Amino acid sequence: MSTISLPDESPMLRREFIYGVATSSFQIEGAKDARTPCIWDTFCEQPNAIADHSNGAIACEHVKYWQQDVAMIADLGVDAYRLSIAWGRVMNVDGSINAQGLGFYRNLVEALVAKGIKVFVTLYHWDLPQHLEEQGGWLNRDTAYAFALYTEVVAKALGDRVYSYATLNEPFCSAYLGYEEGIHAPGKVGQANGRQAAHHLLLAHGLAMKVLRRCVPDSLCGIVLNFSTAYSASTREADVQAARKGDEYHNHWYIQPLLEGRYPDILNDLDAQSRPQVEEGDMAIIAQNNDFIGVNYYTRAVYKDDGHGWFEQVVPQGHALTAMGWEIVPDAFTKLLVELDQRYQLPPLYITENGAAFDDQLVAGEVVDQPRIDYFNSHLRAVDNAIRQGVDIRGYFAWSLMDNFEWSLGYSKRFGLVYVDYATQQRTLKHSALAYKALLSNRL
Ligand code: IFM
Repeated sequence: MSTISLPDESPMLRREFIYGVATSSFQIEGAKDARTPCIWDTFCEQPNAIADHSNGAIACEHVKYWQQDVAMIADLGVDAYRLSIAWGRVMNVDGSINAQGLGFYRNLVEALVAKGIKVFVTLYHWDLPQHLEEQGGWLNRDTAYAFALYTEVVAKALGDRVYSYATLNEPFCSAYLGYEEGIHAPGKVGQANGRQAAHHLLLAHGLAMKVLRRCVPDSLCGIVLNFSTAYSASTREADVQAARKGDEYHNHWYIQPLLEGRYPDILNDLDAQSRPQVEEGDMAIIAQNNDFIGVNYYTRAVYKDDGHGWFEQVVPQGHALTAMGWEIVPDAFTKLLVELDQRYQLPPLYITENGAAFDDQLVAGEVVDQPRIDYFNSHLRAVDNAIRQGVDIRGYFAWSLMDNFEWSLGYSKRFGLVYVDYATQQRTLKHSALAYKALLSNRL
């Protein structure tokens, strides 16, 4: 089995650099009946919304097997575990607290802390309670205020036993995939919807940050964003401009308001009816100080001009692909991190997700996932490269701890370090898990 390694002098081999694994509530928990329905429960019921017609009702049954899963996380030798809280497992429809659900997370956090594992909580990883969607979901400004109330419940219950709170995971996905393209829950379409949802998500982040500062002053608080490094399909000026626009629309739309209190200039290219309604004071609320920004990176995006002065993504060519059809381009990861650092006054960064799906096979009790080992090896080196160029990166989380429900692709794509046999819920450490474990145990 080949290994994951870093250059001897790498700052990422120092003990203060945090290594972890990540998951999210809907993707692993199951135990659907013990929480209020969320938008993904509803979306999964729509014909053909999910490639394998599956849903999250059972998933990895983590609510049942959480103690065994904590032992498995500890066995990997990681410093930290990034999990998300299901809003509807903590809050009932009438706004009261679901004591059993909150107790589940309290026990989980306690067990992790008892094993010396730092807990990174994400408060919203896409599982909006369905009853809030029925009031307009992220198109309704009130959802941002409801999120702040929910944040307060969680922060008061879990307190600073949680090392780090992130408000949102990947607001791009919630807004663009969920409300603009309609390929994620709740399946709404239209640019005006997408832009308004994005604004309310960012507002929710700002409101929640104020709550977190008050309730958990000793925890690190911030947000997790996803980025796909933007490249131009050619050197043609029109394509270069298309790449710039794709970058503004998909990447900077989310980070620039946080750090500079304004949307990127591409806002002015939108029709008046597609621009978000921004109330006075909103941008100041959004631009709270963050202790960190989480960066999720998987691949790059290549753009060309669509013939109307807008951008269009082209089919990737020239690099190996993961099972998602995503190009494997570790240099684009370094480029992303260095360019973000050059453009903004960044707080410290954590790589909160990075990983790859491959068509893993469990044979005689083993999963020999060499492509995933290679992916981690090259991408960890890409992070090391960015740190050596001066980017302040404090940690790295592999996505994902274990195979799970990959949203509209159901269980057909496996991202885990750990293989899950969904029929038996048996977990098997893949070779990549063993390689990650070895890297971690070889640190200074
Ligand atoms: O599985 C997802 C995760 O929920 C959010 N970031 C990307 C991952 C892979 O698609």
